[in-house]
Amino acid sequence: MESSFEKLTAEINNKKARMAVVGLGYVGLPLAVVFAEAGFQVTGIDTNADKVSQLNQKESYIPDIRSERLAEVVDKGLFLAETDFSVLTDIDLVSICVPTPLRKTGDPDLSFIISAAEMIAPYLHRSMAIVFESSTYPGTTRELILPILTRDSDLVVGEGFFLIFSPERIDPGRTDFTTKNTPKVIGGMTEKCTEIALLWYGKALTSLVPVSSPEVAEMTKILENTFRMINIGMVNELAIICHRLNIDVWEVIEAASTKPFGFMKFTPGPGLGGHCIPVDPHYLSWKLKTLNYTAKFIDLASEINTDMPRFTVNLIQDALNSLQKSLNGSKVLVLGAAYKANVDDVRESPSLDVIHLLQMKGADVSYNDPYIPEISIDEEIMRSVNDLDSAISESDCVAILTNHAVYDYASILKNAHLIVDTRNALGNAGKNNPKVFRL
Ligand code: SAJ
Repeated sequence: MESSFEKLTAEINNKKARMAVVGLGYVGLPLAVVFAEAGFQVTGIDTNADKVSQLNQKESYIPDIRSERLAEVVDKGLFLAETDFSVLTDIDLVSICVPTPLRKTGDPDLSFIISAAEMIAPYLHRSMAIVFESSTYPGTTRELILPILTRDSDLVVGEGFFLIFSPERIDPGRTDFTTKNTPKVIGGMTEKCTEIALLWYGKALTSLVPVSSPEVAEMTKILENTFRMINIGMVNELAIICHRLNIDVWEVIEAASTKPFGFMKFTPGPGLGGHCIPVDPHYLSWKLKTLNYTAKFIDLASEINTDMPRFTVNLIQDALNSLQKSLNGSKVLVLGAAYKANVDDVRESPSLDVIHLLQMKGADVSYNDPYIPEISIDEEIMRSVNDLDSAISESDCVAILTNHAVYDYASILKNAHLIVDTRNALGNAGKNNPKVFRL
């Protein structure tokens, strides 16, 4: 009898293998579309019925996938969205792209991964391959997911079915590196698992990086984002140090960046936002705590990054003091609520922390962000001010927290009475300018 491996290999090669992507967010939807464009029949599964119906009406809610591009694969009958997991009965290849956030306690929230595995388990069958893509701690695939999948099955991983970890590497909004051409790390539970995933993903992606186990693949992603988080923490501490030494940290970083080797530029800011960098390293430090080890670098960098909103508020306070104004009662206009420039995402945004701290100190805070029409601070809804010019001229201090490219910084510099620039958005125009305080 044909083995599961041979059967699945043949079906992948002739693209008869039916595929599903669970989780249709900024990772899952592009992955589904790229495989549909490669000629696979792809079913997208999401628990959000509104998203499912929007996609089936050829409307994309992910900026990286234009609706016209989605429509092409829908019209060809190569992509369909579903909420019902029972479609997995007839599915051979499943990619899981669900969130792995942090709980309020700072511990990993594995509920999405666990529920995805629980939903797939009843439909696990011979010649099925399952890839998990969500960033998580080393050991998740082997210790948490595999037992759930095989709890009521006698299938043996690597023989009857195949289980792989392959971390997502999506940077939303980036056009030079996309789902299709960003090198993809692939670590199977067994060699056969890795081989199946290389064959499968190789049909749609242009660069694959096989590794020897899911743990290596899980740890690779954690290293990538821990590297960023720690270096951002280091450069944030450098900003604090340069303030004490009265040295311009931005000039130092620009000068260091001229080194053509052995240096990588990071810049300070009001804190660390996003759904990856502040989160992924904590999956590792949490796992290590269960092994009685403290990841010192992660904890220290996290402490510094978490303290940057407070450092930013102190800077705003110092700026107002220079005009004999107290923070309490002053009008502060925050420019930028998104967690980084030119994105429409506020997850873990330090701007929200800065606004909260300013309000706690009695400042009258408003904000503008062309990408973020409203935010919630302590359950209070704030709306982005529309008339930016009058908001700037009426404010005692303008705090640039997110350096969106759409802002007219020359006009802001001209009209504002006082500016705190945490992103060097004003560049040299902000240097040695008495009304500009830089991080
Ligand atoms: N930040 C700084 N200084 C820096 C770089 C970033 O303060 O020098 C801040 C940002 O303002 C933001 C946070 O850190 O608040 C995270 O910024 P990020 O540039 O790392 O952006 P993310 O969160 O979108 O990270 C994603 C990650 N992609 C994946 O996890 C697949 C990350 O690995 C990418 O390297 C990053 O995009 C990227 O390079 O844009």
